[in-house]
Amino acid sequence: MHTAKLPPERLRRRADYYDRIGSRHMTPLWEVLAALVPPEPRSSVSAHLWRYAELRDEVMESGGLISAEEAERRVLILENPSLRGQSCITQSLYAGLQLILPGEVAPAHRHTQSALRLVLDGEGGYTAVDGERTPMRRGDFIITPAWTWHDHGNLGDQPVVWLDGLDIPIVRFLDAGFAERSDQRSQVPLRPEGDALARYGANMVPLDYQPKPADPTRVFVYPFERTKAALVGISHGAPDGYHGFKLRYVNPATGASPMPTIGAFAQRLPAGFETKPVRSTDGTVHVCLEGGGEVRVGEQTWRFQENDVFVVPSWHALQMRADRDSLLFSFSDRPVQQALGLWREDRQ
Ligand code: GTQ
Repeated sequence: MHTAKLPPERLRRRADYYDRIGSRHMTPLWEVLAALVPPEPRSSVSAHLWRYAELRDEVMESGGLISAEEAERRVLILENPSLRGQSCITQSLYAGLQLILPGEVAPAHRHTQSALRLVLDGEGGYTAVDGERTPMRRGDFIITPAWTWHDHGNLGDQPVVWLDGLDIPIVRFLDAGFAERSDQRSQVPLRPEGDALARYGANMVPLDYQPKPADPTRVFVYPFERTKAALVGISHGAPDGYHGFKLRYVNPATGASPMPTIGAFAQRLPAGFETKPVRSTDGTVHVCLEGGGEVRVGEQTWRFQENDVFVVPSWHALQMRADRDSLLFSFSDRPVQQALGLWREDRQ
C-alpha cells in the first residue's frame, strides 16, 4: 500500500483507528496484504554453508562437557543465521550434528517428529528402530519415522558424528508434538540386523503387508553402497543439466517419500560438471559426501568439500560445479508441498 502522498491528517486518523481496533485484537489487512500474499516467495531464510573441518573440534568438545545420557541427545543444532533462537535450518526443518562417544548410549525415546540421520564421521555407531538395530556407516541414510522407538549407541572405538534432520518446525507449527521416554535405556533387539531390509527392501514385501499411501517405509536404512551403486549405474549418457545424476529416496512399498514430511535425494556430479541454475519452493539442506567444488546460491558462492552442509532457501537459484567426482545428499519438505499442491520448480 502506498501512503506517501496522503495528507498528515488522514494518516493520523488511520493511526488512531489502528490503535483503537488494536486494543480489540484486530489489525487492518491492507497494511500487510502484500507481505501476506507475495507475488512469489521472498524467503527470510539465509543461504549458509557450515564447513565441517571448522566445526569438528567444537563438536568433539561437547563430548567433554556433557554425556549422551545426560543430554539425552548430544547435538549441536545448525541454526539458520536468519532464524537464530528458533532451532531451525529452514522454516520447516531442523538439522543438527549429533556426537556419540565409544560406549555411550542415547537412551530410547519416541516422538511425533520424524527424523533422518546421515553419518559423517567415525565408525561403530548404531541406531535401533522399533526393536531392530542397524549399524551406521558413513553416507547411510537412516530414518526414524514418527512415533517409532529409537536409541543410538557406539560400539566402536572412535567418536561418531552424524547429521540429524527432523521436521521439528513443522510439528511445532501444527502444535502436534508428543514424546515419551522408554523404560528400556537400549531397546532389546526383537529381530536380527538386516531383517527390515530383507523383508521390505528387496523389491518384495510380506504377503499381507498393505501399507496406506502416507505410511512411512519399514526400510529404515538405505545403505550408502547401494545408493552409490545406483548413481554410478545411471551415469551413462548425459547428466541432467540442472541436477546431474539425481535420484529421490522412496518407500519401496508405495513409491512415496520415505517419511511423509521429509523428502530425501542423492546426486552425483561428475568431475568438471556444472549445473544450470534451478530454484524450487522447498528450502533444501545439502551434504557433500564425496568430492567437492563450488556452490552458488543466489549471489553467494562457497567452496564445498566432504561433510560440508549447506542450506538453500526457498526460491533461491542453486548452481553447483564439481571439481572432483561428487556425491551429495539432500533433504527438504518437498513431499509436504507436493501433497498440498504447492511445490514449484523453475529451471532457469
Ligand atoms: O536422535 O532422537 O537432533 O529426538 C533432535 C531430537 C535428535 C534423536 C535430534 C531428537 C533426536
